[in-house]
Amino acid sequence: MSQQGSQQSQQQPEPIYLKDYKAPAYLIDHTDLRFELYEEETLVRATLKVRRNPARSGKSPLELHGHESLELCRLSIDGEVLSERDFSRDDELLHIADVPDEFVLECLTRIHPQLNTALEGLYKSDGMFCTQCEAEGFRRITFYPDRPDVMSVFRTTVEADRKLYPVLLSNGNPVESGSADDGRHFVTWDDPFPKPAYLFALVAGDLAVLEDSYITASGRKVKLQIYGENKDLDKLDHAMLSLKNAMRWDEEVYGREYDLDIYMIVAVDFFNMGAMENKGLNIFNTSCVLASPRTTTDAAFQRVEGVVAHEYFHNWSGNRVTCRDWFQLSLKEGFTVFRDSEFSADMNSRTVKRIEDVSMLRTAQFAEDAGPMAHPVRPESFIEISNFYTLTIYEKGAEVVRMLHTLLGAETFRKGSDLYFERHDGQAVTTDDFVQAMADASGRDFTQFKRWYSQAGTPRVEVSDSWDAAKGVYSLTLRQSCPATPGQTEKLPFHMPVAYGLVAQNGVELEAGVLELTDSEQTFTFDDLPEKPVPSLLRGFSAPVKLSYPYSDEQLLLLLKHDGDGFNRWDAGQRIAVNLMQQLIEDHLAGKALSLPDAMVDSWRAVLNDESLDPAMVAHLLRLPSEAYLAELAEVIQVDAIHAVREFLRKALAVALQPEWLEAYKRCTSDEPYSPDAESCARRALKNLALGYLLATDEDALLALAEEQFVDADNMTDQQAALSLVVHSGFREAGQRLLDDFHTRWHHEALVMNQWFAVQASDPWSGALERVKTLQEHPLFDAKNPNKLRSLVAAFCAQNPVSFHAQDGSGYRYLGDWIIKLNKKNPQIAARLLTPLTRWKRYPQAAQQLMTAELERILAQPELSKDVYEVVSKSLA
Ligand code: B3K
Ligand code: ZN
Repeated sequence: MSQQGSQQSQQQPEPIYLKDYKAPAYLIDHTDLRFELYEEETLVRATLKVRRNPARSGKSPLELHGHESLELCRLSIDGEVLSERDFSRDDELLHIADVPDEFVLECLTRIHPQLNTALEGLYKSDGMFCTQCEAEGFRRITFYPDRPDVMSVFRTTVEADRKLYPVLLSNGNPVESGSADDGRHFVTWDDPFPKPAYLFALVAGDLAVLEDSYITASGRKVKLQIYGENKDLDKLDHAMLSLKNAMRWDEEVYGREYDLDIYMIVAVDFFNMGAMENKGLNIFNTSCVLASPRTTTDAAFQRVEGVVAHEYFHNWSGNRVTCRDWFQLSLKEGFTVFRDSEFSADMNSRTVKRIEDVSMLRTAQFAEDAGPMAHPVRPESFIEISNFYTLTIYEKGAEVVRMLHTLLGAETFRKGSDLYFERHDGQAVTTDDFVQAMADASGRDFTQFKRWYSQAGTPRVEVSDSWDAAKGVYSLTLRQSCPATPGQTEKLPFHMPVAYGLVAQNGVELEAGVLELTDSEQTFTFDDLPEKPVPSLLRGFSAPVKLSYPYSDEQLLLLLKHDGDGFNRWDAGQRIAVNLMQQLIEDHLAGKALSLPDAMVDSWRAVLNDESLDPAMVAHLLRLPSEAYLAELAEVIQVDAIHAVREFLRKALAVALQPEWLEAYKRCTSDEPYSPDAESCARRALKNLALGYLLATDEDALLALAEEQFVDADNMTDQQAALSLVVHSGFREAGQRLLDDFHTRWHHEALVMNQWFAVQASDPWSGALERVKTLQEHPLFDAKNPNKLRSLVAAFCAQNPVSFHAQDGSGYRYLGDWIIKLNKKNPQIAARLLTPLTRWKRYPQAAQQLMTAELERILAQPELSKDVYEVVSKSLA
C-alpha cells in the first residue's frame, strides 16, 4: 500500500489527446538560424518572423517549446531585450504573455551536443555533429513552436573550426560560404520550401563524399551526394544506385519529381532509428546506407535499397505534404512504407517481397495489436510520441493504404494520389484528408473504411462454404469480428477487400476477383461452376486479418501446387506446417513421442525438386514457420516446446531429405562474382537454407562443408550464413573457431562486428546469457551506440526466446537492468528494448509473475523517462 501511495504522489506524465487539437496561435513565416559549434558548447541564434494565426480568434500568449537542457542566454522582440518578468518557463514551454500581432523574435541559446546521449536534437556521433529532430527533437536545439503544423522557410548558417569540420551541411541549397576568425569557417544554406522543424537538419564533420547527378523527367539536373567516413567511401555505390532508381520510379509511378537542386545523404554511426528524411539532407544510420559485397549480406543490401527509397519518397509523402499533428503519423509513414514496398517489389521479386512483409506483419505487428501497447493506426492519445513509431503506424498503416489500392485499382488510386498531392502541397494535413482525396477521385464512399484508422486490433475472418451440386452454385460465408484492445471493447465491422480465386481439383482456376466484406456476416455466391472448388482466400494478403477456413491437408496441398497466386501458394505451405507443428507442440507437452508424417516429406521433396520454381520461392516454402510466428499464434506461449518441436522437425526433414538438400546446395553454388540482384539472392537463399538443414543432420562431413563455405566465401551473405548456422547448430568448438576467425578478419568493420555480436546473442544455448554479459565488456561494444545495443541486448531479448525466457528469470532481470541503466541516457532505446517484457500476458503463470515483477521493479525507479513510464505503466495496467 505504502509503496503504491508513494508512486502516486510522484508526478506522473499526462497523456495528450487528439480531441484536444488546436491550430497554432502563431505562425513562423521565416526562421533564420546561426550555429556556432565549439568543442564544449554550441551557441544557437534564432531569428523568427512571427505572426498571429488569422485562423485563431482572440489574443493568446506565445508558447515556444524548449527542452529543460536549453540555456536561454537572451531573448528579444523587435530588438527589445526581454527581462525575466516578461516571460516564464516550465519543463516544456516558454510563455511570453504579451506579444504584438507581428514581430521578430530573437533568441540566443546555449546547448551541449557533446553531452547529448539521447541522440535527439543536436548531438555528436563519433567526431561529427549531426541532428535528429523528428518527432520533438528541435526543442532541444532552440525555443520554437516544435509542432508539425507550423511550417516555415529556413535559412541556416553553420560556423565551426575549418580543420575539424571541413564539411558543413544543412537543408536546401548552399548560398554563401567563407572564413571566420580563429581558423573557423561558415556555410549558409537556404531552403525555399516551408517545412516543420522536425525536418530540420545540420551536419558538421570531416567527411568523404560520393557524388553523382540525376536528370529529372522535366530535364533539371540534381546533384546527388552521399557523405560518410573516408574508409567507407567504397560502400556507397549501392545507396547511390538505389537513390537514382527511386527517383526514376517516383516519376514513373506517382508522377513526382524532386524539387531542390541538391539531394544529400549522410551516414552516421550513432542513430536511434534507421534513417531520417530531413528536407534535402537525409541522415542515415550507417546500417541502412553502407553496402559492399564483402561486408554486407543480401538482406542488408535490400534493406539499404528500401530505406534509401523510403526516405526519398518522403520528399512528397511527408515533406511537401506533412502531418497536422503526430496522431497523423501514419499519414506519412503508412503511405511511404506502401510506396517503398511497391518499389522494392518492382526492383526485385514481387511475391518474395510480399512474403517477407507479411511474415513480419503477422509475427510482430499482430503481436503488438494483441499486447498492452495496441493502438489504432491513428492513435487517440499518447504520453510520448517516440513510443508510437510502431509496426502498427508503419506496417499496418501501409496495409491500410494497400487496401485502398486494391479497392480502387492502380489507375484510380493514382488519380487519388495526384489529387492528394495537388490539393495539399505545402500543407500539414490528416489521414482523413488522404482518404477524402481517394474518395473524391473515385466517387466512392470510404466512411466505413476509415474504421481501419480508428479501431485497433487484428480482425478475425471466419469463412465457411456450401456447395449445391445440382445447380453448380458455390457460396462462401464470411464472418468478421475484432478482439477488444486497451480502451476499445466494442468494434464495428471493417470494410475489407478479400481477394480470392476458386481452384478446381485439376488446379485450373475457375474464377478470381475481390470480395468486399462490409458486414459482420456476408454470403457471396458463385454460379455455373462445374465442380466444388477449393477457395484460395485473401490472396496477396489483401487485408491485415487472421483468416480461418477449415482446410483439409489435401486442399492445402492442392493450393501449394496450383494456386495462381504466389503468395497463397506459400501461405498454403505455411498452413500445413503450422497445423503440424501445433499438433506436435501438444504432443510434446503431453510427453508423447514426436513423428514426422510421410506426406510432409513427400510434399517438401516435390517442392525441392521442382526446378521450374524460383529458388527464392523454394527457400521460403521450405523454411519452417519461425518460433516467433508460432508464439504469436499460440493461446499460451510455451517457449521451450515451440523450440523443441521446430528443432525436431528441422532435424527430421534434414535427415529424410539429406540427398536432396545436398543436391540443392550444389545446384545453387556458383562461381559467378557476387551480385545483389534478385536472382542471385534467391540462389544464395536456397543454398544457405540447404546448408542449415545439412548441418541439422549433425554430420561432421557436412560441418566441413560449412567451414569451407565460411573460408572460401567472397561475400558476407555466404560467410555470415555459415557462421551463424555452425554456431546455432550447437557445434561449440567449430563455432568458436569460426567466431575467432571472423573477429580477426572483421574487427575493423563496425557493421560486420554487429553481426558477430548478434550471432552470439541469438544463439539458443544455455550459456548464452553469460556470453552476452562477457561480450558487454568487449572493447568494440559501446552502450551509447544503439546499433551495438540492438546487436547484443535486443538480439538476446527478442531473438533468443529460449534463453530470454529461462525459468529462473535471469533473462528478464538482465533486460530490467539495462532498462534502468538506459532510462535517462537514451529513453527512446530503453522503451524500445522493453517490448519483450510487455508481452507477459501471453506466457504461462510462472513466467508472468517473473515478468511483471521485473516491470514493477522498473516502475518503482525514480525519475522514469516518459518513454519508459508509458510502456511500463500501460503494460501493467
Ligand atoms: N521519419 C523517421 C523516423 C524518425 C523517428 C524519430 N523518433 C524515419 C522514417 O520513417 O523514415
Ligand atoms: Zn518514414
